[in-house]
Amino acid sequence: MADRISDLWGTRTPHARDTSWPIRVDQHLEPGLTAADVDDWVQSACTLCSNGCACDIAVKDGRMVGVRGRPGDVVNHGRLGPKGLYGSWQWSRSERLTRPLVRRGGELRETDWDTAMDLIARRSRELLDEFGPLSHGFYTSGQLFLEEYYTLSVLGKAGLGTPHMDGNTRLCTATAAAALKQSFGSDGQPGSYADIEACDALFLFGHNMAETQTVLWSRVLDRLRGPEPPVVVAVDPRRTPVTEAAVETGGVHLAPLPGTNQALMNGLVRELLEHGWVDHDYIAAHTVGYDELAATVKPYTPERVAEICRIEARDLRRAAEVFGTSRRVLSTVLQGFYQSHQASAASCQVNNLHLLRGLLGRPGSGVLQMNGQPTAQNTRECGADGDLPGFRNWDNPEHIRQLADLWNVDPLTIPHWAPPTHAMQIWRYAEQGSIRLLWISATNPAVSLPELPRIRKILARDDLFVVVQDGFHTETAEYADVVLPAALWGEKQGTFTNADRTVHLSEKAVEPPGEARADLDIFLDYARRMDLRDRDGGPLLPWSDPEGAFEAWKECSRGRPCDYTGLSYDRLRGDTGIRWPCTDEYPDGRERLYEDGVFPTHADVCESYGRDPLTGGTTSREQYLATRPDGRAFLRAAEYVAPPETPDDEFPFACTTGRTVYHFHTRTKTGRSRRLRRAAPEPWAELSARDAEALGIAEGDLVRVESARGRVDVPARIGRGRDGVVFLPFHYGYWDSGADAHTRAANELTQTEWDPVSKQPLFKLSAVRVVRLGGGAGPAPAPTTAASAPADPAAVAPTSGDDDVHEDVRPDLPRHSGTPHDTSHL
Ligand SMILES: Nc1nc2c(c(=O)[nH]1)N[C@H]1C(S)=C(S)[C@@H](COP(=O)(O)OP(=O)(O)OC[C@H]3O[C@@H](n4cnc5c(=O)[nH]c(N)nc54)[C@H](O)[C@@H]3O)O[C@H]1N2
Ligand SMILES: Nc1nc2c(c(=O)[nH]1)N[C@H]1C(S)=C(S)[C@@H](COP(=O)(O)OP(=O)(O)OC[C@H]3O[C@@H](n4cnc5c(=O)[nH]c(N)nc54)[C@H](O)[C@@H]3O)O[C@H]1N2
Ligand code: SF4
Ligand SMILES: [Mo]
Repeated sequence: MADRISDLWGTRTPHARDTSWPIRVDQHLEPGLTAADVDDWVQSACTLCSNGCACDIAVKDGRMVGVRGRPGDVVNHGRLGPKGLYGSWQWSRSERLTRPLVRRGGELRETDWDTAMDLIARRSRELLDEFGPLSHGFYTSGQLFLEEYYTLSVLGKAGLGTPHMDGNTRLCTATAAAALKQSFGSDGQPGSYADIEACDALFLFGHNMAETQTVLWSRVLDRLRGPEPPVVVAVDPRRTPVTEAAVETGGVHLAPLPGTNQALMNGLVRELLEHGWVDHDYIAAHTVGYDELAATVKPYTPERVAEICRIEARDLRRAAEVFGTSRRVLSTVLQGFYQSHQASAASCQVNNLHLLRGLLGRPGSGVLQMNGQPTAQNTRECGADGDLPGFRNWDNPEHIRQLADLWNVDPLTIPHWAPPTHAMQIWRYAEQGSIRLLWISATNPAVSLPELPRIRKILARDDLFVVVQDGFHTETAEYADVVLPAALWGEKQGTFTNADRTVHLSEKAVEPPGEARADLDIFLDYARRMDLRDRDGGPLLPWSDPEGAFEAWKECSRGRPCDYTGLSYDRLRGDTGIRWPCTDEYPDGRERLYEDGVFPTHADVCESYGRDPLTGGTTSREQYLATRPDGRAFLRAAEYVAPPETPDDEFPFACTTGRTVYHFHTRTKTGRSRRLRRAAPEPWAELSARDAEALGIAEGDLVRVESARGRVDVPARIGRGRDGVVFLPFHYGYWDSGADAHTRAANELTQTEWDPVSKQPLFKLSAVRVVRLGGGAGPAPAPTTAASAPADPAAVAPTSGDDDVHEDVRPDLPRHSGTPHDTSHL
């Protein structure tokens, strides 16, 4: 039995390059139970990150009592990580929302569904009559199911006609989508997780995969511990398990100052060009924009980049050499790049590195512009992020006509006169009073949005009617006019798509608590009460269950890059999830995109005509046609520009924020698991040993971290990050702290600024000062197992849990390995 709190990645199953990743089935059941006690195993996949590990939910006496990984699945080959094992279901019997609440006399009071939904529908109709559809804003999630997003999307676009719809995916993977559109013409992950088995070098750009996709990192570790391991290169200002692997494999850890990624990337591209580590035939046949790129990166010599990023020039050279001389390179990109001021430009530079060498669409060579949330891909596909469903282009009248035909509505109903409203702008409109109804589903903005003092003011406005739809009474629910109790994972049915395009079906295992309802049913109920109809008077949303919504979505996806028409609930009940596109041409799904170097950039096909990398200004169809992409990819170029806020005398430190392995976001689920909670119970601030010494701060001392916008008071961890940088985990609101003190959440400090192209906010950099408030009661409550480990390991007791995870290692082959592997080594 394994303790997966202290052993984050579990038992190693090393294997050689080009061989299949062995199966290891991980299982965790409620204490005292064995597999023999389980009544039913119900098929699903984990929703605590974008990896989408396939699992079965154990059910006993109508309750969820455990999980085990599914051995035949292409994503995880049986494995689950600490969050999946300890956080996926343990919340299910804790204090849940069980009845709708409405605000009366300033207080939230329980009521029945009819009263709550009638109130929403009445308010909605009044506002539509008086102010029109622009009075309505929908702020949704990357954590609902595909069927729910599609329903919401049709309801908002064809029913109400509001462009004000976005997800928290704006905070999360808007840059992934933007970088894919900018480079390749459309959203859609080019690579496959199976590329880990075949790569010779692995680059992680601002991605602490070891803590944020633990099972994917197990997959990497099994290559690193086997023969012919890949070389790892990591770009992260902190020391993390990923950057340690980079050093161990003879790669390099580049630790740029937060906010300087674009300079570093320009330097890497320049080195590739200088040394001729490029494939000129591929560039000529499959790309446009080479000359501009070459001219733009020219001034970024290693010395100049070293100066801007505060790194060593030789490390940059070494990183470029690894990229330039490895036969097969896989890159991943995540929040260290996405949540910064040149997010899209820097992420496009990763695509550029691959295009320049033609390392795309082949086993071991690919890009993973990662997602974070489990279902963020579906928010984007279905248009619940404001984009049009099926990766359609809002600026292409033919795409609008397709949707109008499909939904049988007037094309003019569908908002397409301007780009869809992004989340930060939705909040701005609410602040200015033009959005009067804000419907928040499956997200907790009172903790997760930047600059929380401002967000609280907006939520508290008298003229804003706030609907909150969640399974728990969150910090955001405190501000609601109506709270709708939602059924959660395991309590409803639906599908979702992970970061490498693998679609899973998640079945309903148990009944939701009390009167809680599936989000799908809530949206459909609203549509019925609003009497939303098509052009002929038929119901706009003719489906009534998840499978009906899925079938409707399949039609919407037909012929588009994310084509689901070959999938069905029945097919998804097989041994493994299946990738899109899944069509007659690719009946078992397509493992990699762009094998042939043909990209969806044709003007009639593309999802976007592109944006200026520096200003975000949109490109017209005419301008786009003039670049003659016609199936070629774009090499996008941009100067490095300094971030909008940098450390100065008053606020001398660069504060960056992010995650720890044990918690998911605002902890509504992981905070209710005993083991995960114990492993990381309270917030902290990480300082480098040298900075701490200069400030007279010792491990566990109480410190105040303050920006121009707010402050947090938390214990200090003397950590292992680079000097000049403070790190705060962003998980901690106050629902479980018994206080409403606004001195815990990292977002008290962050700024209201975003990347010009993707509109993703800049969580990774704010200027702060740090002062010591007093001594603490022992070491900071930060985990010792990963990036938050103390500089002095002897100073803090190691983080650990109980031994109770069953691991079943099987060196045999999964039935669906994806890539045809040479298995003779096994
Ligand atoms: N345990 C856990 N796993 C999760 C989640 C969770 O909450 N907890 N959430 C999921 C979601 S939604 C997401 S989006 C992903 C996020 O996954 P990641 O992006 O891996 O997580 P973060 O911790 O936000 O940021 C990654 C790294 O960026 C580094 N960084 C900070 N500033 C910079 C910079 O300027 N440049 C560079 N190069 N790096 C920088 C940080 O030091 C950090 O180690 O995780 C998913 N998985
Ligand atoms: N400072 C800082 N801030 C950040 C980040 C950072 O790195 N630093 N990262 C950003 C990123 S990448 C992300 S993804 C966001 C995450 O931010 P949030 O989305 O606000 O975080 P969660 O805690 O996941 O909130 C999801 C909510 O949905 C509820 N929920 C879960 N499943 C369901 C369901 O099926 N139906 C309904 N109705 N509700 C459900 C949960 O109980 C929870 O309250 O935070 C962002 N904010
Ligand atoms: S890696 Fe992500 S999807 Fe897999 S078990 Fe962990 S949290 Fe769940
Ligand atoms: Mo995210």
